[in-house]
Amino acid sequence: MTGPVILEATRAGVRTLTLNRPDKLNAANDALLLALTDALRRADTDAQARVVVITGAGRGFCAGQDLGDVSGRDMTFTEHLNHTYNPLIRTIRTLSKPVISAVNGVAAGAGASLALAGDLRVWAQSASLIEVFSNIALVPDSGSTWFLPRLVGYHRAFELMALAERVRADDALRLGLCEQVFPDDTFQEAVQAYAERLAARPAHALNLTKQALVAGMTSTLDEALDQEAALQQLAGDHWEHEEGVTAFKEKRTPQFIRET
Ligand code: T3D
Repeated sequence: MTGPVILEATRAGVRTLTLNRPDKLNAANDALLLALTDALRRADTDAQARVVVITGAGRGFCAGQDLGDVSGRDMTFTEHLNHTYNPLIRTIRTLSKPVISAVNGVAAGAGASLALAGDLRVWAQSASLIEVFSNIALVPDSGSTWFLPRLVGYHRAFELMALAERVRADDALRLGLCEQVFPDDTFQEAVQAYAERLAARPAHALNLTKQALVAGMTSTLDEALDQEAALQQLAGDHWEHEEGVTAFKEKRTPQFIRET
């Protein structure tokens, strides 16, 4: 395989990061995982990127760990996860911008975790997800044991993990594993249009909303109420709020994108 393992492109505020090992269904080696994490961190501080899309080249999204890249590794499993997958998932969850997992094809193993980790998940009609770990007698990782039961409940999650059943797009939508399913032949354009809608929204308020939701996943109601009150102050003091209220009064569409 030649060429960069992660392709980066920016259009209309949308930074698209494409996993680029199509011959292996974008199975993840260390170079890909570290490059993806770096690219996300760069997007976080780049004003040109208001939304980040993660997708795959070719017919796969990501087939999880590259199984050809494991033997002879000089790290334990724990060390490897802490070096590669865990920083990646943490970066997605703490990124100040919305991250869309655009699942163009099969997402397996840690690729399934990556598909679930986005703030929004959009799938192509032919995409699928497999918690494939038990096929090779491993434990689901990269956040799958955290994301999946919160979406489908403990028992369904256990069944999907224990039997490594393939979930197809219509079932994924029904189960809450994705927000949208787009036709295969117009997938990229549909993802771009969806991401551009998001890019036009108030970036500062969405950042605070993400922080509140992420914290809310593990907080009590009392903690969430306190968190909302604190973050609302930050939102209310920001120019975006003034623009939103002014636009409402003037009966026009608010303009949340400003040159910095
Ligand atoms: O730190 C650690 O190491 C622990 C972390 C673990 C995280 C994990 O993700 S563990 C899980 C690893 N992933 C897998 O076990 C998935 C293995 N792949 C599959 O089960 C199947 O390929 C799929 C269900 C994903 C897709 O099946 P299908 O029939 O559509 O495609 P295919 O023919 O199996 O694969 C196409 C090519 O991609 C093929 O190469 P070839 O024969 O054309 O040269 C296949 O070998 C390659 N490929 C697919 N998945 C991987 C892979 N090569 C390396 N590693 C893979 N994971």
